[in-house]
Amino acid sequence: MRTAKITRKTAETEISVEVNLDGSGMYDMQTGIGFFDHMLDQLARHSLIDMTIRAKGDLHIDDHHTVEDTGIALGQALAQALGDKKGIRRYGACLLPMDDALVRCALDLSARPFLVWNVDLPTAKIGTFDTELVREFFQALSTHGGITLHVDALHGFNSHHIAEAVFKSVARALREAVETDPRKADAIPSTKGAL
Ligand SMILES: [Mn+2]
Repeated sequence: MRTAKITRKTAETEISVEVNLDGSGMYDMQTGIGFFDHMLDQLARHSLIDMTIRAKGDLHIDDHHTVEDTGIALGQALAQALGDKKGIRRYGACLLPMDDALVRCALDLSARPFLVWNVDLPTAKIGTFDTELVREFFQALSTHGGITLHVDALHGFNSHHIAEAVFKSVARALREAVETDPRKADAIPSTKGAL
């Protein structure tokens, strides 16, 4: 079973993440941050990875620690569920439109964390959510999931649409990358023999 459960506790946050890579996109998110839950719902729904996330963070300060640490725990859960990565497609890409927004994601489950981020969110806030936290989340996911992650927002003027298109685009690319390739289901997809 390609599943994992991670719990992570610090002085700032307490987080639990459960994932099933071979799920159907079921989700149950409770982070205390409405907009972030809405984005995490998109990530699960469009990756077809089942995700249950509980986060209790120091929201009386701001949302930063909770968002970043959720990215860390989700990255760790994905890496653990992927195991030795035998049989996976490894690469995924998606060009995703949402109204005015057009976002391109390309990723490699390489175990070589690298984030290339060309996403301009034109407002500082979406509701009460700091838009700069979108990057913080994906930086943490990339680092702790071992993901080479390229995200480019090619068009868009509405911050909610751009952010949502980013999450959906990454989700779609993840769906492709974690899937088993039936032509090579028994092999690790690298000439090195390891990922
Ligand atoms: Mn929305």
